[in-house]
Amino acid sequence: LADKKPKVVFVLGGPGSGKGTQCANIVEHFHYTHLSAGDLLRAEIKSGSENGTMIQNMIKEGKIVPSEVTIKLLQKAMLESGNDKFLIDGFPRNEENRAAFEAVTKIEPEFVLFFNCPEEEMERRLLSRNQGREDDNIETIRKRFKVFLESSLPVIEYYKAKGKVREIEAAKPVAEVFEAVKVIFTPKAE
Ligand code: UP5
Ligand code: MG
Repeated sequence: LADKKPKVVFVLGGPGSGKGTQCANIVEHFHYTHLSAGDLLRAEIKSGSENGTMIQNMIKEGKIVPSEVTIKLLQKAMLESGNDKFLIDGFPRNEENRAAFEAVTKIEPEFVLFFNCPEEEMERRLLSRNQGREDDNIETIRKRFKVFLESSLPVIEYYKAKGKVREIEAAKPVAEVFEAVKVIFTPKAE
């Protein structure tokens, strides 16, 4: 992977901020492969892997799965995609995730797309999603919010200090949010 120098965009934001929804839109318009760390972990549970029970318990508690597990899944998906442009959605979620990904892959993100959304709006969305996610109940949602504030926001601050964060106001209708996203992905004429 290191010699192919893949382009990576980290897509971050709180639970329910619209990361997955907007990544699907980005894939339709730009040539990226969408890799949701959460989706990869949920697929790992379903596959009956030896880590499945551990992952399931962590997700139910809103906790962050050890980096090595998530990074292995991301690396495998990157290789299998055959693409060299990736939206990595919902990762890195803490400082350890960030440092480990950089150390293992030698990849630095091109930029970080940050969906900024008030908690009340994210809570409303998650409680009405109805896709059977085991973490979409109010108890787990509160834990996810707490982990986001304590562990994930500092990662966004880290990249902000490096001038790499592109922030989007996410509490608008999907199409309006995507208009703002498009501006960021559209190459600027010099
Ligand atoms: N919706 C979306 N956009 C909307 C809009 N503009 N207006 C109105 N409604 C909108 O959207 C959520 C819901 O809102 C949907 O019903 C959608 O239609 C609607 P979605 O696009 O799914 O938001 P997203 O930000 O992707 O929300 P998600 O719940 O997936 O975010 P999380 O970050 O909580 O979930 P993730 O899957 O990334 O992680 C889940 C768990 O896995 C974590 O809590 C953690 O335990 C574990 N995990 C790790 O341990 N490590 C990792 O690296 C990644 C995950
Ligand atoms: Mg998601």
